[in-house]
Amino acid sequence: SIDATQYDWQHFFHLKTIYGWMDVMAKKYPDLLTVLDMGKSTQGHAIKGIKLASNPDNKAIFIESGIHAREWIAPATATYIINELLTSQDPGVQKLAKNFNWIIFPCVNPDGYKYTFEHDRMWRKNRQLFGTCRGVDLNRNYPDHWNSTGSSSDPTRYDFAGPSAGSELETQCLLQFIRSNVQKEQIKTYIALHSYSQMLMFPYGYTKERVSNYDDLQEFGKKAAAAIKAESGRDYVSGSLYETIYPSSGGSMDWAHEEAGIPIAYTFELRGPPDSQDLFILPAVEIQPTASEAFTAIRTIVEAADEK
Ligand code: ING
Ligand code: ZN
Repeated sequence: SIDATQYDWQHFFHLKTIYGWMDVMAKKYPDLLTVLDMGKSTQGHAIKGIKLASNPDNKAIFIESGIHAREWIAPATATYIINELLTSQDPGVQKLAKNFNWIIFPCVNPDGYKYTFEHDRMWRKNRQLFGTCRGVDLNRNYPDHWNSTGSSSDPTRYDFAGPSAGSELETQCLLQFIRSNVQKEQIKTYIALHSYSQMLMFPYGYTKERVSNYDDLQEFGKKAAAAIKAESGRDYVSGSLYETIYPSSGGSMDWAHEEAGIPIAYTFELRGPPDSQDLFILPAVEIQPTASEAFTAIRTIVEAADEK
C-alpha cells in the first residue's frame, strides 16, 4: 500500500498505485468518498472507481477514462479531478463538490493499461484473445449502432469492434453499473476522457444526424472551449463527434446518451505532446495544465447545464 505523498501529477502511475491512492483518499475522507468496484476485467483485475457524495439527493456526474490503454493522460486527469474536488480552496470548486455527486472510474481498461506499462506502450485495446491476436477496442464495443461505421470486424485491427455488441467483460461491467445506477444516482452528465486532439465532442459518433439537444451541447461545448482558451491559451474544437473527429460507432458516449438516457454526454480529446511522432506520449510536465484545463471545461459544462 502507499501513502498519499507517493502520488502526484508530475508522473504517470501504474494501475495499482492509482488504486492505492484511491484507497488512501477514501480513508482520509471517509464521510465523502467511497471506493466502488464495477466488476472484473478479462484478466481478472477489478475496475475500481470512487463516488464523492456530499448529499444523497444531488444529481451526479459520471467520468470514465482509460478505455484506451495508451492514453495515459486520461487516468491522470481523472485522479486530478478527484483531488481537486476534495482539496481545492477555490469556492467555485467547493460548490461543485457540495452540490453534485461525482462518480469517477479512472481506468476502465485495466488489462490494457497494465500492458502499456509492462510490454507495449502503444497498446490501445483490451487483452481478450482471438486465435493468434488480441484485443477489442472497447470504445467500439458498446451496444448502440454497433459496428455500423468507423470500426472493424478484424481482430488484428486497432479498432476491432469485438465479436458482438457488448461482448467484452469490461463493457458489461460499465453497462451494468450505469443501468443500475443511472436513476438511483440521478446521473445527468457523462464524460469520457481520451487523448490526443484537443476536442470537446458530443453525440453522435455513428451518424451526422443531430442529437435532440444538439444546440445545448454545442453551446456548453463552445463555452467550455472558451474557458480553456482563457486559462491556458489552448485551442479546443467543439462539435458532434461525427463531424469533429471521424464517424465511429459503438462508443460509450453514444450508448450513454441513447440507451441510458444521460442528456449531457461528452468525449474529450485532451492534449498531445508539443511535437513528437508518438502523439499518445505526453510529457509528464503536461499533466498538470492538461488536467486543469479539462476540469475547467467540465466545470463550465456542468455550471452552464445547471443554469438552463
Ligand atoms: N478517439 C476516440 C476513439 O475511440 C471516439 C474518438 C470517441 C470515437 C467516442 C467513438 C466514440 O477513436 C481516440 N483518440 O481514442
Ligand atoms: Zn481514445
